[in-house]
Parts: sequence; structure tokens; C-alpha cells
Amino acid sequence: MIIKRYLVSNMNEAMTRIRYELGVDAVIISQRKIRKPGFTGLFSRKMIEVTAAVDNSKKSEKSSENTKEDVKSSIDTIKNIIKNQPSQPQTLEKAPSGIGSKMTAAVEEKGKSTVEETLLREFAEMKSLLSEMTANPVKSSTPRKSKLQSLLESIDINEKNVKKILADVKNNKEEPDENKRLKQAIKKQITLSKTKMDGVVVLVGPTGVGKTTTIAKLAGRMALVDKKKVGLITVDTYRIGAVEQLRTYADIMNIPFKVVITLKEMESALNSMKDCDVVLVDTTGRSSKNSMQLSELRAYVDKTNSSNINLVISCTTKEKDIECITEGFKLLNYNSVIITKLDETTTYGSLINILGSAKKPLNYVTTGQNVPDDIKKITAEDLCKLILGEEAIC
Ligand SMILES: Nc1nc2c(ncn2[C@@H]2O[C@H](COP(=O)(O)OP(=O)(O)OP(=O)(O)O)[C@@H](O)[C@H]2O)c(=O)[nH]1
Ligand SMILES: [Mg+2]
Repeated sequence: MIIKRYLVSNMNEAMTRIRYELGVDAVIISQRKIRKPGFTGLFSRKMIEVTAAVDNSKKSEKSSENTKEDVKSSIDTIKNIIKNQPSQPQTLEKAPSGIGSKMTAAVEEKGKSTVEETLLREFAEMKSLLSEMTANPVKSSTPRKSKLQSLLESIDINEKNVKKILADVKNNKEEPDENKRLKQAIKKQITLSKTKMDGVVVLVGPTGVGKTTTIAKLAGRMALVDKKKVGLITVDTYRIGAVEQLRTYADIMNIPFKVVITLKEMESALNSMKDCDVVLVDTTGRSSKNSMQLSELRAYVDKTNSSNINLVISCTTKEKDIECITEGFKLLNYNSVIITKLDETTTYGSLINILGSAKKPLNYVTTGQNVPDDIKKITAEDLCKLILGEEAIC
């Protein structure tokens, strides 16, 4: 707040000076007619004393040094106003006598004391503001986000992980280059699965995240590229279409395929694929909020005796749902994560959020609908570049 007093011969002059010096936002907080103090004042023309104020807190571009100056000058102005007001009654315009004039005087007196009280209060506020600014200039200004924090937030890394990464960057005293420190901190949040893709591999996850497509991709790669003996099992019995989807892939790749409805059938299907290097098990998509369904599915998953259970989750999953999914599916004892649909987003912070929330290593990422091409194992270095926007996925 800047407060200034003007001694002018008319209000036009006052308005012009106020607008010029304080700007169009200034307001007049008091005005009164006075004579110049002293003997000569008695014969001089009456003048108008106008006090105007402007709230300069919106002018963020002003440096704190300027603000201090403003506060000092305002305090000086207030001091002068207070000093001049009651102690110099001779300079005030004399009110005529009578009941009416007494009332006018009382109202004027009341008005004066209100202005005085306001000024005194503001003076006290400014005084404390000034001492706070002098004691700690940085603390008194609004804390600003660092460039690094803004960057991490802009790529959708959640608050918890932003804090972790910023702390790591700050505490890394060995690496002088901030960019390298940032990469190291991001890589620290990424763990990659080293589990070999053989034996029984199970995929679980919410509906529509790409479990069946991922199974087909994996089967295609292993059978056609790695020349492994692959078998396919599905417990996806709810939708005929879903079964047919995988059966078509199995037929094209000429690999054994079984549909499992009961727990007993799961046992016999696994027995029939004993000679396979890899048996890929597809499951029905479940809502992480439905613990009944998850418990039912768990019986099938347990029956496989697999130590390679993968939670399949899309990188486009809403931040709030990630926690719900990664927690809910813990009932199925997944030990790694497959993140799908990287081609459907432009920021990759969700990968950090998913891994941080699941606390399990990343096995694969998928990058499109093409079977078997759009799946890959990604290195921490490449994932870091992707997250920082240094590399594109497609
Ligand atoms: N863009 C994109 N689409 C994908 C990807 N993976 C799968 N999809 C598509 O996602 C849709 C659902 O895929 P599914 O494999 O049927 O998903 P699901 O998890 O088996 O679904 P439910 O069995 O219903 O739980 C299909 O249209 C897929 O083509 C991917 O990496 N990127
Ligand atoms: Mg499916």
C-alpha cells in the first residue's frame, strides 16, 4: 500500500497528480480544506489537502527493495498526517457557531478519528511488514516452484514422486551437472524385472488394458522369434469373443490353446502343456474394487503355481486409480508389471507413478495394437529419456 498526501488548490489538480503518480487504481481516502500554517497563512487562499492510497501488492514485477521504499515513504506520510491533524486546529476551516454547527463539528470529528484509526492500524501493519521484510526478505515473498519441480509436474509425475526426485537431486553432492543428477534420480525410481520368461506366466489386470493382446504379442515373439515351445491357456470365460480372439492367434501361430472354466480344468490344461517352454495364461479383466471377483480369480492363479504373475496396467490410467489398482491386485500376488498403451499418451510420468505405487519391477511396455511387434523390454536409460521427452515412443 502506498499512501501519499497532496496539497492542491483544487480537486482537478489533485486528480491529475494522483493519477500520474499513483496510477488509475489509486483511491482518495481523505480530503479537507486548510490554510497554510503560520501567520502568513491567515491571509492566503485556502488549499485542499488530499490523501490518496494505492494497493501496490499486485505489482509483482516490483523488486522487494522498491517495496521497502514504498512502505517507508508511506509510513513517513502517515506520520506527517497524524502529526499535523489534531495539533494544528488553527489551520482548519472554522465552523460557524450554533446547534447545527456543533453537530457538523461532531460528525467531522468522528470522521477524523475514523481516518486516524485506519491510518494508525495501517501504519502498524506496515511497520510489522517492514521489519519482517528486513529480517527475512525471501521468506516474506510467496515461495516459487523451482524449474525442476515445474518440469516434473508438467510430465505428470505425482506429488509424492516429485518430492522424492527433488530430494535425490538435492542430496546428490557427487554429480555437478543438474541434468545428470535429475536422470540419476529418475532412474532410481525405475526397477526392471530380471525374471526369465519361461514356465507359467500369468497376466492379470483391469478390463480392457490389453492383457489378451499382450499375451498374443508375447506368444508370437517367443514362438516365432525365440523359437520356444509356447502354450496358451485362457480363463477368460465370460466373453465368447475374448476366447475366440486368442484362439485365432493360437491357430495362426500353430500353438496349443486351452479354455479353462473350472479349477480342475486348469490343472489338466497345465498338465497337457508340460512339454512347453512357456505357458501363457490369460485371465478375465477384473475391477480392483470387486474383491469377490478378485478372490475367485485368485483360486485360478494359485492353481498355476506361477512365480511370474504380471499386473497389466495402462499408462493412461488416472492418477487416483493407479493406487486403487496396484493395491487391489496385490491379492493376486503379482510380482512384476506390464505397462500398456504407451502410444496413447504424450507424457510418461504415470510410469513412475505406477512403479512407485506397485513397488514391483517393470517387465514389458507395449506401444500399439500390432501383434507381435508392439511390445518391448525397455532399459532404464530409454525410459528415463522417454519420461523427460528426449525420445519418442513411436
Ligand atoms: N493403442 C494401444 N492399444 C492397445 C494396446 N494393447 C492393447 N490395445 C487395445 O486395447 C483393446 C483391449 O485389448 P484387450 O487385449 O482385449 O484387453 P484385455 O485386457 O484383454 O481386456 P479384457 O479381457 O476385456 O479385460 C484392444 O482394442 C487392443 O487392440 C497398446 O499397447 N496400445
Ligand atoms: Mg482379454
